[in-house]
Amino acid sequence: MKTTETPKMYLKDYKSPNFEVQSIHLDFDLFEEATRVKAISLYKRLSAGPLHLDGENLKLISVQVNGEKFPCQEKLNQLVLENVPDQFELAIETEINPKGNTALEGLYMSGDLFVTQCEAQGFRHITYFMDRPDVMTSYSVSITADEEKYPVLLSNGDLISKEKIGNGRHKAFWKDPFKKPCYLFALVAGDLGVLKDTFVTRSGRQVSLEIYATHGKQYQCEHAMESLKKSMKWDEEAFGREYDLNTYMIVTAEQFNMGAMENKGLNIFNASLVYADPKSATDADYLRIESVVGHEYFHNWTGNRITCRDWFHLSLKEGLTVYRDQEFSSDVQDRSVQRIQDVDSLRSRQFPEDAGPNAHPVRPEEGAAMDNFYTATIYEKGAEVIRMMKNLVGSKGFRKGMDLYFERFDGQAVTIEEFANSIAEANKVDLTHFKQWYHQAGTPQVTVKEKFDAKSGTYVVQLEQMTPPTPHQPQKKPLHIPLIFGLLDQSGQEMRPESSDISINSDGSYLMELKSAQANFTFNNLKSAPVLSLNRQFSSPINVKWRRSSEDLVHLMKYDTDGFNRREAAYELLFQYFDGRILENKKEVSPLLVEAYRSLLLDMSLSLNLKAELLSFPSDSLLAQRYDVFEPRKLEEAKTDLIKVLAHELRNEWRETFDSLPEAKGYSPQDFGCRKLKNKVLYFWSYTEDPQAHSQISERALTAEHMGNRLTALSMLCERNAAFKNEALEKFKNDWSHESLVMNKWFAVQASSNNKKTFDEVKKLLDHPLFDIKNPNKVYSLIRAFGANIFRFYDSNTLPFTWYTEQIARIDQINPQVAARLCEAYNFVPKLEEKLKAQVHESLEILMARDLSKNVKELISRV
Ligand code: HT7
Ligand code: ZN
Repeated sequence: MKTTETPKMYLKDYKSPNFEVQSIHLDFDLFEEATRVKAISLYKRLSAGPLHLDGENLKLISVQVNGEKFPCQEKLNQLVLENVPDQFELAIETEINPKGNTALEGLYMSGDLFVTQCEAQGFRHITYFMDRPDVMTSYSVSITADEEKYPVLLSNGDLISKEKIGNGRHKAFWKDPFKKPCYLFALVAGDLGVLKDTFVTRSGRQVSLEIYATHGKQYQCEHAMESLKKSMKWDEEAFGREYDLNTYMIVTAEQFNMGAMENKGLNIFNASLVYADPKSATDADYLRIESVVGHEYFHNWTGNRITCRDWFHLSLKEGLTVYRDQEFSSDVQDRSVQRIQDVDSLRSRQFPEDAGPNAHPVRPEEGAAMDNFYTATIYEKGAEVIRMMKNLVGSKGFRKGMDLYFERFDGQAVTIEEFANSIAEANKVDLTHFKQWYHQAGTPQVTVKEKFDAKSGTYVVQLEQMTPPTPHQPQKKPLHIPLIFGLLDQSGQEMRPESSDISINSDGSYLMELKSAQANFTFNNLKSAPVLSLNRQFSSPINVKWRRSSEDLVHLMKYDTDGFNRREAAYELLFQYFDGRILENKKEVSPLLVEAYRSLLLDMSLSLNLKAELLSFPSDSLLAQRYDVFEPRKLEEAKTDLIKVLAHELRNEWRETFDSLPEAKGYSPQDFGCRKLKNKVLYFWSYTEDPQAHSQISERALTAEHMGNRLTALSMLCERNAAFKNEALEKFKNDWSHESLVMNKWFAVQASSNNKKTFDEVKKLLDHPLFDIKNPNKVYSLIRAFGANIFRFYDSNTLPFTWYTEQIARIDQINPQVAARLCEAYNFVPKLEEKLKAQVHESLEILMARDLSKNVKELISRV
C-alpha cells in the first residue's frame, strides 16, 4: 500500500539530552475528569540550547522557573523554554482528564480505578517532561483523592506518610530511592483488596509482597503470589540478583493495553495475567501467569536498574527479559516442553512478521509510532539472539558476561552494543560478526547436504545460508549461526564427534558455527553413517531446508536425546506428507508416518507432557509459511484429511490411551502433561466418529470441572459444528456470564475456530451484550483472535476484509495501540494469490482514506 508518509524518528538522529533532571516531585490532585498535576523538577544544563519538553493532550495551567512565571511556546506536542538558566527549578501545572482517556496511556480510569501506563510515551500525557528513557531521575509523589472512593493510594518506592486532609479527602506521600526513567513511573488509586506475603532475600532482608485486586478476588491471586516468590528466588540463584526495595506491589487492572508493566516496585497487570483458580483458569493461564509475573519481576534488573538508551534499543531490555523468563519457566517446568512451546510461538508469530510487510531488525533504525516497536521481533527474536550468545559461550560463560553487564552498567541507560560487548569481553570472544543479527531482518534459511564416505570413514556436512530480502533490506549478509548438534549411531547411541571444524562451549555442547555463505564441516573416524541431529534446542532461529529420509526422521523421533529435536523430526515427517499433497497433489499418507504416530502413542518411556507435544500438529501459520503461495483451502483440506487418516488408522490406540489416562487434578508439570495428552487424544479419537468419543466431548463441554478440559471440548464442538455446539456454548455463557475474564475465553474459542461459519458467528458476537469494544481484552479475544485464524481470515468464500478494516477504524478512534495490534493479521498478504491480495488491498485503500492514528497508518502503509 502506497500512501503519504507519517513523520518518522530515526536512530541516527539520536542526541544525548541537553539537560539532566536532578529530581522531580509530582503532586496529583485526583478527580475523574479534571485531575491537576503539579510537577516541580530541578534541571541542570549539560549542553547549550533551549529545553524541549514533551507533552500531549495536556491543558497547561502554569509554568514557573525559579518561582517566576516563565514565557514559553507550545508547538507540535512540545513545550519549548528558551534561555533558561544553567540550573533551575521548574514548576509546571497541568490538567488532565483520566476518564476521557480511552487510549489507556498516561493516567486513565480502569472502571473505578485510577491507573497509569507510561511506557513507551505515556508520561507526556501526564505532564511536560523529557519523555525519553535516558533521562533518569529521583521521584517523590503526593496523591490526594476522595478517601471513600479511593482508599488505596500507591506509587513507586516507599510509602512515607498518609494523612486525612479534610473535605473527605486524604493524601499519601511516596518516595522512590532509585533513579528511574519516566516510563517506569506509576500511580494507582482505588478501592482494592490486597493479598499480602513476605519474601526474605538471600542477604536476609524482608520484602513485603502485596497483590492488589478487586475486593473478594484475593484468593485468585495466590498463584501469582507463588509465582512471584519463585521468581525472586530463581533470580538470586540463576543470576545472583536480589530485590532492592522494601515492597513489591502488583495491581490488577481490567482495562490494560498489553500484558503487564514493570513499573519500579509497582507492577500493573492485566487482570487476565493475575487471577487464576482451578475452576476458571486453564493450564495455559497458570503457566502464562507464572511466566509473566517472572518477566515483570526480572525487569527489575534487566530494564529498571539498567534500561535502554532510546526506544530503538528496546530489545536490550525486552529480548533479554524474555530470555530470562523462558529460562525461569524451563527450570521450574519441563525444559524440552518449554523450548518446544517457545519455538512454536516464535514460528507462529515472529517468523511471519519477519517475512511480511512489517519485517524489521531486532534493533530497528526508524519508526513513526514507538508503540509499534512492541513486536514479536523485538521480544521473541531478541530473546533468540541472546540465547545464541549463550549457546556460543555456554551457561558459565554467559553468567560471567551477565555479571559484567550488571556491574558495569547498573543505574544507566545503555545500548544493545554495550550488552553484547559485555558478553564478548567477559568471555574473550569476538562478537563483531555475530551482532549483525541485530541489524538484519528476515529469517535465514540454511540448506543442509551431507555425504558419508564409508571407505575413509569421513562424513561431511555442507551448510549454505541465505536470508530472503525484506522491506528496505534487499541484500543480506551471511550471519554467524551457531548450531548445536549431535551425531547418533545406528543403534541410537550418541557418538563423540571428531572434527577440527567444530567448537565446544562451556557446557560441553558441540557446535557447528556457520559464518560464511557456505561451509563444510568434516567428521573423521566414523564406522558407519551417523544420523545428524542439527540445531538442537533450536539453537538458532532459522528455517532448515533438508531433504531427509523418513527412516532418519523416525530414528531421531525414537532416540534423540534432545527433546526439541524429537518433535522437530515428527514435524519433518508431517511436512513430507504436506509437501506431497500441496506440491504434487499426492493424497496418500505414508504407512511410516502412521506407524511413527503409533509408536509415539505407545511409548511408555516418554513424559506425558513431551508425548502430547510430539503428537501435536504444526500451527496453521507454520504450514502457511512453508509454501511460496498460501492457499488456505488446499492446506486446510490436506490437514483435515491427515487428521482423519491418523484418527481411523489408530482408532483403538486413541480410545485406549484416553481411557488409560487419569483425570489429573494437580498442577505439576506431569499433571499439565496428563491433561494436555488426554485432550489431544480425545481430539483425534473424535474424528473416528466413535459415538463414545462424541459423548465424552459433550459431557466435558457441559460439565468438566477443569476450565481447560471444558474449553477444549467446546472448541472441538465449534470446529466440528456439532449439533450440540449451541447448547454447550449457551450453558457455558449462563455458567460464567458474571466473570468477564472467563467470557473472554468464550469469545476466543468461537473466533479461533476453523469452522466455516466462524466469520458469521464473529459478526454476531460483535453485538453481544457482553462484548465491549472499549475493553482491549474483549477486542483481542474476538477480533484479534479472528484475524489470527488465518484459514478463516483469508477465506475467499467469506472475504471478511472490509468488515475487519471497519473494526480497525472504529477501534482506532478509541484506542490506537489496540487498533494497531489488529494489523498483525496482514502478515500473510505477500503470500496470497493475486486475486485475494487485490481484495485485501482494496479494503486497505479505503481504510487509509480515513482519519487514522499514526500507529495504524504506519502499519497499514507497509502492507
Ligand atoms: N514493558 C512493558 C511494555 C508495555 C507497554 C508498551 C506499550 C503500551 C502499553 C504497554 N504495557 C506494557 C511490558 C513488558 O514487556 O514487560
Ligand atoms: Zn518486558
